[in-house]
Amino acid sequence: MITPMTLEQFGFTPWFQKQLDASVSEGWKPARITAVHKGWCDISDGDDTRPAKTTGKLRRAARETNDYLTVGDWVLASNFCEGDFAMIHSVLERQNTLKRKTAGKEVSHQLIAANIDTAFVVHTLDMGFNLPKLERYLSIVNESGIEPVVLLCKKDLLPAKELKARLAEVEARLPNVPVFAFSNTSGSGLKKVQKLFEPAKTYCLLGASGVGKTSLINSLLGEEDLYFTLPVRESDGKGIHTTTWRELIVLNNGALVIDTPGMRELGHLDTGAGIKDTFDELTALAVQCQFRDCAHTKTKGCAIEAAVEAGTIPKARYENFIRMRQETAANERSVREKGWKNK
Ligand SMILES: Nc1nc2c(ncn2[C@@H]2O[C@H](COP(=O)(O)OP(=O)(O)OP(=O)(O)O)[C@@H](O)[C@H]2O)c(=O)[nH]1
Ligand SMILES: [Mg+2]
Ligand SMILES: [Zn+2]
Repeated sequence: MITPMTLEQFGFTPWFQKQLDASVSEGWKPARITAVHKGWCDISDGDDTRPAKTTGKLRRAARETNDYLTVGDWVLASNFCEGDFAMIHSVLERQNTLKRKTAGKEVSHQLIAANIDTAFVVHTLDMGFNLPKLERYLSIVNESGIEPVVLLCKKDLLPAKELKARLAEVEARLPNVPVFAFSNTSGSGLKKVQKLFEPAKTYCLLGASGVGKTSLINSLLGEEDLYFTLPVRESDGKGIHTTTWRELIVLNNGALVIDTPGMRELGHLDTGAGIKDTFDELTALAVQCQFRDCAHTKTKGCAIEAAVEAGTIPKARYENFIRMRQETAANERSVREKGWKNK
């Protein structure tokens, strides 16, 4: 790891610089949230990392919008060099946010990370391989307007022939997303993956528990700096080394990577636009449907169903598209109903 780093090397782009106008009080300095714990955060200016708390005013504002501080945020903090806790006074406007619906019946969201340049959706090529699941993570990324890249891990576990077939399947299904296969165990494909991480850029690793996200960070860090040792984990893919918090890690070349835990419950909130991007060839076809409000299910004159029947669109992909549309519609209904109750 290269320390100390300048703010710019730590991801402080002109977008944030512009926000530091006259309204900044004396003694307030920009810093980035590198980890969120219960009741406090770690913040760093690229040089010093310190624990920090937020002002009551900031906490109340966060409660109202449900936008609590998250890893990758840039904040203004005082007391940065002395005392126990630094004090966070404000959050600089975010360039983007990755968010997901929170567990439970209430329709609400949780910020996963902020200010991301590229989001890597990590998925496994072995038994846990599941295209609909991968598409769910992708739609979250697309929804936030962040560029997605798919990293398929554990390629060592597949015979060459099966690997080839599986990769072809993914490419057919996700024609517009860059896809890379690699293995942390054998090192195969790692060089190409490593090249995707550029200095001063911020990346997020997303994906189900046990797919190999933290292992990838360790592969990228190299033997000397192991971020988290991962002895044998149970073969069910879960174990004591499962990541339980989000953290920003600096790679040797100066790339900034946020590791996240696998998400148990991946719901959808407001992913209408995300679905559009994830399934863009289907939504493009929809303009040819006979009826404007076509549901694309057993509908007369449906162009999408015709394409599925003709075999130009894989049936499984179509089914996942319909399922996600229905979930989103249900969520939107529930948001509307909640809105009514609050009035
Ligand atoms: N065979 C094989 N196993 C791997 C590979 N990468 C990771 N593993 C194993 O898969 C298990 C899970 O890896 P992790 O890196 O902890 O997975 P994670 O995505 O960080 O999981 P969470 O933190 O729970 O979200 C561990 O036992 C790793 O040793 C790989 O390329 N090949
Ligand atoms: Mg992990
Ligand atoms: Zn239709």
